[in-house]
Amino acid sequence: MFDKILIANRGEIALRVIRACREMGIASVAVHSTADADAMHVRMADESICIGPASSTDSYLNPAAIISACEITGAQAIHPGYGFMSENARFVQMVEDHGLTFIGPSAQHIRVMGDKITAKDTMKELGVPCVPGSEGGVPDVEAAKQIGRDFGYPVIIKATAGGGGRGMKVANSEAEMERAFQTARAESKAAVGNDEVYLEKYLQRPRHIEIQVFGDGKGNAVHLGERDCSLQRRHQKVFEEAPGPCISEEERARIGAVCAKAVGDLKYSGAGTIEFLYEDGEFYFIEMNTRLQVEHPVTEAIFGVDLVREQIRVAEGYTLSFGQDDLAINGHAIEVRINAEKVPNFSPCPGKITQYHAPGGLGVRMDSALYQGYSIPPYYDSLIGKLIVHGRDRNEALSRLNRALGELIVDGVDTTIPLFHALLQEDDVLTGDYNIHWLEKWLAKDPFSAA
Ligand code: MV4
Repeated sequence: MFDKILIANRGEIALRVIRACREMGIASVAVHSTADADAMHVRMADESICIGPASSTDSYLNPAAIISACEITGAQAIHPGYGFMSENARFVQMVEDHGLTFIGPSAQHIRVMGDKITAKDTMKELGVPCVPGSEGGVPDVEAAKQIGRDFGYPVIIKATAGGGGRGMKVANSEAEMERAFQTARAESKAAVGNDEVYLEKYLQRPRHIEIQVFGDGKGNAVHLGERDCSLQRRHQKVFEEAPGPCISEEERARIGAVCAKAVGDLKYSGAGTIEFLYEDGEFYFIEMNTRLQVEHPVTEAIFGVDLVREQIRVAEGYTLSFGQDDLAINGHAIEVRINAEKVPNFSPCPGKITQYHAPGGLGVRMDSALYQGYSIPPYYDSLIGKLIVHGRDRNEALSRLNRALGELIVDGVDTTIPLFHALLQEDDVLTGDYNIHWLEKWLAKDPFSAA
């Protein structure tokens, strides 16, 4: 059992973890950069320690500083949140070598899923449906062209070490292959120092459906349904919901059971997300994220579980506190990401918050580290809050979202709040009729020019 946990993160997710610790009677340690001395996570934690200068490379991404902070404060475990150190296998190994516990999967599981080819091979072997494509890496353009002929165009070229859409290129015909292949390679080399690529059949209008899974590292595992995160801009999600508006109970049970079995067979430990593209009633595995995700609260809302509490329990060596039969969906939840960004360009907008008022009432959760007078530093990502609403059904969740957005006040900086007011006027959003391209197509119509 842990007495004290160090949270290697900042912002709303640090608060999220501190809250779980407090409910469990576990002391919390915040780490912060010099730029974050006044941040809410520092105020809310039981203790705090400065781990370096403003630049994340030297603070939130500095393994030695984080591990030293554990030694100094006597924290026994590290919760990484999302981003930063959450999917860094070398860091996890280092944490374990220092006799500390990483609250998350093993270094080996992170490594396997971090390499997209190994991840796909592993999932395929475990019976998870995958996008048809190359067997492993594709060495050269000639091999790529052969695969194009075998599967038919369009195909997509992806970086093995990619993620977030980096080094991804579509080829619509053999004529486009040479250029697409070389560009994908070069971008991947530049971004991650690895130029291995693989090929898949390109799905033209899928939805992004991800399954929440949870394992206890002993072979027990469950799924907690899906989230539809299709509304994205440049691979940044903006609106997420659970359950998926187009997924039936039967489909959920079927793909959920496949995912839970895979995670159990892997003896995976902790929270994970298995990402799929969903088109014409079929699921196609693309990637697995070995962390707690930004959008986890929509799953918490409809299942009534505390995923962070469960992460901590599993890291302590307990088995899961629920089985598949204990899990049932109640209603519908939607999350919108409030970013300090100016629409329509989404340019970052750091600065001082002159007024802040969080919405409340039945079915409303606002996860944010903002407070009146706080200055959003320019060094980190622009997420400043997540508004999560829960209703008995999708329409109630949408009405509640509209009502809560009306109560929310964030003054002093530009935010994505106007984007959500506008989206709630769109029939396709109201009916759930969207795919991964909907938002970018809608933004291209310049919906804010009149406003
Ligand atoms: C795809 C695809 C179509 N076909 N793979 C984008 C990021 C990475 N996680 C996977 N991505 C995609 N893979 C095949 N075979 C389309 C995308 C994609 C996408 C996926 C999810 C959400 C938004 C997206 C936006 C553009 C492209």
